[in-house]
Amino acid sequence: MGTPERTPEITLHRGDITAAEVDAVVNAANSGLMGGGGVDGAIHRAGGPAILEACRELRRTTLPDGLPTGQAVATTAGDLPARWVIHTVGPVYAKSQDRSHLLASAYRESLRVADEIGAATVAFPAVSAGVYGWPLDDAARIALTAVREAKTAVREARFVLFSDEVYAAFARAAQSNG
Ligand code: AR6
Repeated sequence: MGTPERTPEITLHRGDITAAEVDAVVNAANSGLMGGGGVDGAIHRAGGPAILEACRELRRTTLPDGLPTGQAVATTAGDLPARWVIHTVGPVYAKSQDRSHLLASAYRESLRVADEIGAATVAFPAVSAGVYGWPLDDAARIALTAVREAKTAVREARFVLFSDEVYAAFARAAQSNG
């Protein structure tokens, strides 16, 4: 049977993704999957050691070389209100090279993994828009377009944006995309 594919409802929230009451939260991770700063650090701190343990297990088994940029993988969410964390790796921004397809892929693959695990509500941060340096307006446009164009059974894609500045960039992008 399965749930029919459609376009998820996109909502914008200002806040901390670790508190999101959704089926899955997306983590802007790095290929090593061993944690880091930004939203990655926040998710591991709030979710507790079970997340790192699950990531170590992935490195031992299916992902010995780590998670490639633009791909996604799910683990437990440990102590978070969510049930799963979907780890994805956005590209580092580079002026000299267009890596937009990898950023779009990070969102698309996260939704594909959400479908695999049966997550109907998924919270996203602004992948690559922090440490990885992606210009905010462009990051927001790519994120919203990728989610809008995805074929998925996910019902709600909730962008949980950590600052007024990031929220404003997503609100502008949502406006200009209609
Ligand atoms: N909830 C929601 N968004 C958050 C939170 C939070 N609790 N904390 C930060 N953000 P970043 P990247 C926002 O740097 O650019 C890590 O070290 C933040 O304000 O977390 O993809 C990883 O291990 C920004 O808007 O991710 C990688 O090495 C957005 O999340 C690297 O950073 C993304 O910023 C990934 O860099």
